[in-house]
Amino acid sequence: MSVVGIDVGFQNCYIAVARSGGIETIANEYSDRCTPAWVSLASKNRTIGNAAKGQIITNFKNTVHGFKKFHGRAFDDPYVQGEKPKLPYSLHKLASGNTGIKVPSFFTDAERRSVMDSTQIAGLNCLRLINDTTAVALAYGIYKQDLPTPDEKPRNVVFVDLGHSSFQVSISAFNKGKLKVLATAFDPYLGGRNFDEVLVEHFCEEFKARYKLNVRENPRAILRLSQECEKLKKLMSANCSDLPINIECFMNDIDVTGKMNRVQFEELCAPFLMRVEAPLKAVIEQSKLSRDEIYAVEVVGGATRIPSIKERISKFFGKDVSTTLNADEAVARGCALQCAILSPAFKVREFSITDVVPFPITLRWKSPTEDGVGECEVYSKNHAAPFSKVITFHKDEPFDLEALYSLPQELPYPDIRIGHFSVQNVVPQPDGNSSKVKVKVRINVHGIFSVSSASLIEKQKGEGEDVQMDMEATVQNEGRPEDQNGVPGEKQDPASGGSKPKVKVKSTDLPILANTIRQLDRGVLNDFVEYEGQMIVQDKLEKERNDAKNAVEEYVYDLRDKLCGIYEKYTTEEDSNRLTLMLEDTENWLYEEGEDQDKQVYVDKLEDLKPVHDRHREQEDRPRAFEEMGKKIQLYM
Ligand code: ATP
Ligand code: MG
Ligand code: K
Repeated sequence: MSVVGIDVGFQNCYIAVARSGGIETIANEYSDRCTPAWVSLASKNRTIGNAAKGQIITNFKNTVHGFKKFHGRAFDDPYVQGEKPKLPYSLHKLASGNTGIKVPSFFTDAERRSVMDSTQIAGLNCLRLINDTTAVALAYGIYKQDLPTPDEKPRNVVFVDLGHSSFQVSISAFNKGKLKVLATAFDPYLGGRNFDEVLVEHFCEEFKARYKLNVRENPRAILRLSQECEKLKKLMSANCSDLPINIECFMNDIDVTGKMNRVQFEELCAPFLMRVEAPLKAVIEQSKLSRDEIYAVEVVGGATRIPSIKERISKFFGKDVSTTLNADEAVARGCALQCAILSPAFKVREFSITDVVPFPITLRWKSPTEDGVGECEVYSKNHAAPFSKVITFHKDEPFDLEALYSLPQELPYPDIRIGHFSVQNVVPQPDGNSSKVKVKVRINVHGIFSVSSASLIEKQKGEGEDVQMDMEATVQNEGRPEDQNGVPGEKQDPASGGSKPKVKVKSTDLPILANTIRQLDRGVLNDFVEYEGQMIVQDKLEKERNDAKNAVEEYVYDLRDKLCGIYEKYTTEEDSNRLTLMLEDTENWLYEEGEDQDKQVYVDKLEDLKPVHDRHREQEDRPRAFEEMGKKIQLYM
């Protein structure tokens, strides 16, 4: 069994695997540890990663990228609508109102649930969906030998991740064997791509003025320009001087050139650079730490390589930023570590993680009192997670609970709803009074909220009165039953739990009907699982078909080479002419009716050709045997 950590970035993906010797970031088929988050779809198969990115110019309508932020979004979401005109591929509204990418369209549902569904579709067993800066914190903490002991003051470290599309900051407090996230803050729309877009905009204007080119109208030209601008941006991180941008045959057979230096770049990007500070400020305010209580500021993510960004972070905290972690791989490595900790197959140092709830969550229900609604914030901002709570209601009929985010202005999208939960089968007590209903809510290890269970509590005859009968809802902390890291849960909230007189009760489980926002119907999910399975088979078949075709092609080239080389001596002119003709026929066939055949056709073709080769190979082997013998003879002399 193996466990892997996966960092699905907006631009890049990294996969780390836990091995007995430690964590290793694995390379893809191009020996590259970074795989572009791109998928290219052709009529017969899909290509992913580097190969897909390579097809962007030729197959731009069906090469999808930048899809990370569509997870869980409604099609009408302003972000989705804002992205639409920039994309070379088209977006479609699904029956459920979700965003779908035209071909295959399984990227839907509220973000985490959507990602979980995707992992299921991909046939992965997701042990934990972990927040990226938390994964980085784990990768940082687990190897540190000098962390303060549990009773000492913790070591507070800031983690900053500026990727291609988003910016996250968190502060974690470390003690030996554990980390607790104190606060998180983010700008979900700030990333390296904003800087690319500024450059693209600049050169579009410039090329319009200088070459009269309307670049905006040509998606292919925009894609090429974007790629060049990204290269230029990276070069500017290392150089202050003027740097060129040259694109040959850009549009209408015109070659274009331009230049830019770091000072100009920073001026153009000033509005984005200014946005770096707000999340830094927010995170430190929430943590209630002063700046000198910060031990270190660790930066990861590709865009933190921009000098001006590093300077701003360093200036804000009043200390140099540290880059002790691998800027690109830290997230994936942290994920793999977490999996190794969770997996019984690995012996890893215990390390407990307490994460936080990024957006406060409120439950709302119909109430006979006041304005007709009851409300209760069940998770405050930065509340520890995972975490379960029990809420006690007094009801005499089935009731509905609506879960929503308390602070709309903090959300990355305008929809504050989380889900709707109906607690069913609630009946009054035999004496006509309302019943006590215990409802359990939880944030699980993946950071996903749910109303997980409910039970009806029946007092047995003649037992004592409940002291809380007058209150409509009381909340009781249940601690962290989800925590699989072996850390004892934080037990009950003394305010509402505690020592009540022992009452004999009967508890009956109540069914809950859950309806979470933009949840993918389970039937549809199963269809996608099946569809993905079919596509994998199809991709495999297509690969085998291509391999078989390539084998024929290679054979032709190989034999042709040998006919003029190593076989020349052993082949009569007549044979040689016959073979050359045959090779030419085969080659022509490959370009014509042999261009697109079933695998078996290529296999048969090769079989037909093979005897020729075998006969020659015998002759080829003979001199080799002599050579070998010659070597041996030399050795014995
Ligand atoms: P996200 O975390 O937002 O989902 P991601 O994980 O795919 O995105 P990263 O791989 O961390 O993003 O970073 C990619 C970004 O970093 C790109 O915008 C890239 O251009 C930028 N980048 C990489 N190297 C440099 C550099 N030397 N100078 C400036 N920017 C760079
Ligand atoms: Mg990232
Ligand atoms: K990021």
